[in-house]
Amino acid sequence: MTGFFISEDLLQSENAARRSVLDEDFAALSRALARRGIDSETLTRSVMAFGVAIPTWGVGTGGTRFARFPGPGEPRHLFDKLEDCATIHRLSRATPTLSPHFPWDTTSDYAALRDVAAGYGLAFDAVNSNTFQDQPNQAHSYKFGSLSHVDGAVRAQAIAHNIDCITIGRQLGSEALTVWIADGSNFAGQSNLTQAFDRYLESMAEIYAALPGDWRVFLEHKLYEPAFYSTVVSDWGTSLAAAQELGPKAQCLVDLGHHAPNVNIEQIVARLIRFGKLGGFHFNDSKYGDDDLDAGSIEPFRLFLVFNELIDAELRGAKNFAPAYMLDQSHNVTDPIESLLQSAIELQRAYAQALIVDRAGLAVAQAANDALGAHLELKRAFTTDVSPILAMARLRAGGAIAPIETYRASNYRKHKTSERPPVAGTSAGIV
Ligand code: LRH
Ligand code: MN
Ligand code: MN
Repeated sequence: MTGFFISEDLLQSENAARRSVLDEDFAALSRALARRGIDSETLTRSVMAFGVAIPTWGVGTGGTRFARFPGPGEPRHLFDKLEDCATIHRLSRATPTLSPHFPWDTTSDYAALRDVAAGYGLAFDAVNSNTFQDQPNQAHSYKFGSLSHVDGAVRAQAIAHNIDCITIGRQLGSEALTVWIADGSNFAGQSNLTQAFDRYLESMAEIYAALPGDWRVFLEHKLYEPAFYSTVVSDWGTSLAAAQELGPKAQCLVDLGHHAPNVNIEQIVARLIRFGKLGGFHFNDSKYGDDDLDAGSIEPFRLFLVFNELIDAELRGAKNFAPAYMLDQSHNVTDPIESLLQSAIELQRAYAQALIVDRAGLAVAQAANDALGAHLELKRAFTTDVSPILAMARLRAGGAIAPIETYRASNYRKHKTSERPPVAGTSAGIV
């Protein structure tokens, strides 16, 4: 890191101040779990192995279509973003990968970028394409769509961009491309619903054909926004149908904020797993729509239920099951580093809670039609405070027992504020 970084000394002293309390809490929880036949050491090791990718666009302050209120010391460019991602991983030990977005993360030397990231212990997860905004000097506008546009020249430009993303991703060591398109319509009659989807499939087939042998493409659906009457890839049914038609390298990506209100997301996850088509996640939370709030902040039980399906699949060795875990959030009122630290912890929490579900007990209750008994098996896991396991996992992996407190004690943001003078018009990507 060129500028300020959180020193090993500070990390050690912050951890030392919390160590004895953690040892006590960990021992007490280990005894309680042992009574349930759960080995806390195994659980801790599983948590240590869990990782989620940071979206590079998430380390800048987000915004809404009304305003963006930039925070001090925001990353000015890609290499600042890497520093912030490295800091999150240093403290959490749960975010070893990055998910970049192009052209937001365009740079002249991707091999160098990969090296800098590797120097921080970071690697690259899925690359995201962007055909939902026009870029300066772009030949054709995406105002009326991209991969499903009525004009073949616009589609060709959008296809070429996705293929460029694959080329960049190869240099970064990534193995997947995530495609989300904003295509849709705002008026009944504006678009031929069938033909628009046909055009999308044809375009996707060209992108699919450009995938290296060991790559996957993740199809990300979204119900609405920016199109408000119809969206071409609006739901998991459309996404699944497209993935099935394209072939084995195409899988579906579930962004938790992209569904109809009250839809049963964990059941969608179960369905996609059933067909070997669950590619990955964009984790976030929401109350109304694509709110992009912090994962686990509004509906932690739903997050747990999603992980419950994932562990169920893992344990039974479901086919083609290797979901990519990525965050996709917009931090409008918090320090993005703090939000991302806490979100990674919330995912680990849901993961650990799902791991301690008594699966045999649950199966017995389900077979006996004991509805409440089955529910209580899940509740018993969900209401277990696994925080000492998570903290111990971080400590053993070289991270912070209390990441946010340690981050605040370091004054990282204050240091970065003097190192990163504001640049007029700086955008962190999504606003
Ligand atoms: C669309 C979306 C998609 C984009 C990201 C910035 O709402 O979830 O994943 O790439 O936001
Ligand atoms: Mn998303
Ligand atoms: Mn979204």
